[in-house]
Amino acid sequence: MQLETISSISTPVGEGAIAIVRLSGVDAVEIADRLYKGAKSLSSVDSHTINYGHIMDPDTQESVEEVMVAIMRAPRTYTREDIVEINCHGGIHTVNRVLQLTLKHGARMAEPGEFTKRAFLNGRIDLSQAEGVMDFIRSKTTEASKVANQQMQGRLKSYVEDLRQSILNILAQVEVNIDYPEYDDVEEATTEFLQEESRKVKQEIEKLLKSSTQGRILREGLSTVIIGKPNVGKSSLLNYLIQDNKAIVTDVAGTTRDILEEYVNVNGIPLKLIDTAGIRDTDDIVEKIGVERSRQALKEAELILYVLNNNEPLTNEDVEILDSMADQNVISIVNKLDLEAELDVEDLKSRYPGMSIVKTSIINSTGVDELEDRIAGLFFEGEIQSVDSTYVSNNRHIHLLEQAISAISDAIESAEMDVPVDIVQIDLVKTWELLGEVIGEDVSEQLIDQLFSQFCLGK
Ligand SMILES: Nc1nc2c(ncn2[C@@H]2O[C@H](COP(=O)(O)OP(=O)(O)OP(=O)(O)O)[C@@H](O)[C@H]2O)c(=O)[nH]1
Ligand SMILES: [Mg+2]
Repeated sequence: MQLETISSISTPVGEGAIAIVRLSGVDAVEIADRLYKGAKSLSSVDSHTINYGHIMDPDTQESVEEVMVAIMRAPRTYTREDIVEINCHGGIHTVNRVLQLTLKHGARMAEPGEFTKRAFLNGRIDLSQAEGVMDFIRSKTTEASKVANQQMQGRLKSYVEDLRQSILNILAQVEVNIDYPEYDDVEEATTEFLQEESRKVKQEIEKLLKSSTQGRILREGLSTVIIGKPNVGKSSLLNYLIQDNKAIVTDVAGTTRDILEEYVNVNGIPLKLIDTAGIRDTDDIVEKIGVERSRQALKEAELILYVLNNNEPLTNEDVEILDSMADQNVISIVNKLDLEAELDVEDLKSRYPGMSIVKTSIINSTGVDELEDRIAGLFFEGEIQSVDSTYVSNNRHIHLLEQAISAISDAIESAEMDVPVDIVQIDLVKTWELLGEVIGEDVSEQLIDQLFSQFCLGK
């Protein structure tokens, strides 16, 4: 199938030293040639070369831009079609003109993600790899991009393929047992085998799923809220962690009125860090709204950093807030360690036995390393092993894996209850199909369109 030649600006919109207009499709080289003037015509240059010249407006013969044009002929390209990349050096205005000229002379504007979609449709990558490309573009830290990169390279794909193969092996073995009975009691031997092998597959899928929480955190950031009464040092903590003075810090209680969000990398884990207004009863109308927002943020947080003053006893209000967070991940921070202790830490420990407590003096930079280690430990047992594990970091994959677990659990349960083997097989086939959807087999066209439309333009 020959698709139309598409074109778009593939670099971020904005000022940059270089911007690239990318074309893909059968006519890519020809269209570029109509606009290009250089030592040789682009149709006569070797593939995978970069060529110096000018983009001219054929109608006016005016030189629009000085360019380097990369020519990459199919099939050794990102989309497996002919690709031309026009490297422009001017500002966004000239790049736009170059794009407009390609559109005027035969190309169609690419939809978001259309280049990657073509790579998929032309069989160069599978669906999980394509989703990896998207995550890679969006990833917020090096660790996150490593995970996305692995997915792009097809790690998840090969893992899932192995699982599917195991299921096929089970199904095949069951057939063999039925056709060529080795044992007297074929049926019993077969269901036993079925149960045992299915359990192994189930465990593997569960393992994959477990890594999903970590994968999601790496991709989206761990939503972390700094909470506490006014003046305990919440904004100071945010500033310290992001190594910047983004939040206003004063000794006036009630300084922070609104929530402030920043991304920060803590031991390789991306945190979406949220500073909030100190929680207290107040008549100030603005502060009141701020406090309401703090309470809302608290509810939605994956991790809560509850800050307390070392030089003040625990109040009823603290207890009330701490009690309300019983089901959440909380690290208590006893700050202002440099001041005289009024807070009974032992009492705090006995009230909340499982809770992690760290002592800090933010103005003296003490205790914050310990805090960072605790955060990492809570979600990653100290260290991120993204290189060795196949993280699943995509909601669609997570949902499919959950369904696959439920299907294989049905199979195991049926086998345990001596349901006829062919019924058990149906659930196994279903598991196999669900796993197939993760890597893009049997996915509907609609799903594909929806997925690729989430990409940014030019990718
Ligand atoms: N002695 C001492 N003072 C600190 C420490 N950390 C922060 N402070 C001071 O405590 C005061 C309050 O700090 P903030 O960071 O504004 O406190 P906050 O919790 O954000 O306060 P609100 O925004 O009003 O809720 C400032 O004067 C800080 O310099 C510390 O470790 N020791
Ligand atoms: Mg503050």
